[in-house]
Amino acid sequence: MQAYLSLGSNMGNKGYYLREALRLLGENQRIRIMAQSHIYETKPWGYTDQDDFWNVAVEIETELEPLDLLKVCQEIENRLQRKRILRWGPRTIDIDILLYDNRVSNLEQLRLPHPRMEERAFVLTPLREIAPRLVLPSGRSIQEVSGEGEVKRVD
Ligand code: X6L
Ligand code: MG
Ligand code: MG
Repeated sequence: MQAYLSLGSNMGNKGYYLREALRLLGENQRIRIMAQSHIYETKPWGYTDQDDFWNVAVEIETELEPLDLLKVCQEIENRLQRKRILRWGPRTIDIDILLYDNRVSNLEQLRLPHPRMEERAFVLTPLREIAPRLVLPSGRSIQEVSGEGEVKRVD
């Protein structure tokens, strides 16, 4: 199945954590990375008194069911020293499932599509780069929606 993920880092060597997370995702026998965006430097959302983020989007093909994919993402977060101190606080790596086919999930652990993806430039700008023809869950084209927040390419 096809899925889109958003990765973010705003602690330590952000480029290292993003690259390691992508490497570990790609090493999983049940995940294939089909497309990867450039890295974007973005202003923090939620808890704004923290360092800028680096964000990336990837398209994957996977045989894993959504909750198994989530588990793989969380294992990679744990392996890369993610500590949950503040809810929206600094993190070495965050891996979010944005879309999984056209699946809808309202489980507490996993909302699909990702409920706030259309509001944020840090999600939409990298995603638009790899999926320019994507129709968002709202029914709008990704070309029509910019989202809020400052975003600039760093690589
Ligand atoms: C009011 C209250 C409005 C809270 C927005 C937005 C909370 C986004 C959390 C919010 C609110 C989030 C990243 C980030 C986070 C990231 C950038 C979150 C979770 N993750 N900022 N903030 N990139 N730029 O990956 O997305 S915390
Ligand atoms: Mg997130
Ligand atoms: Mg997350």
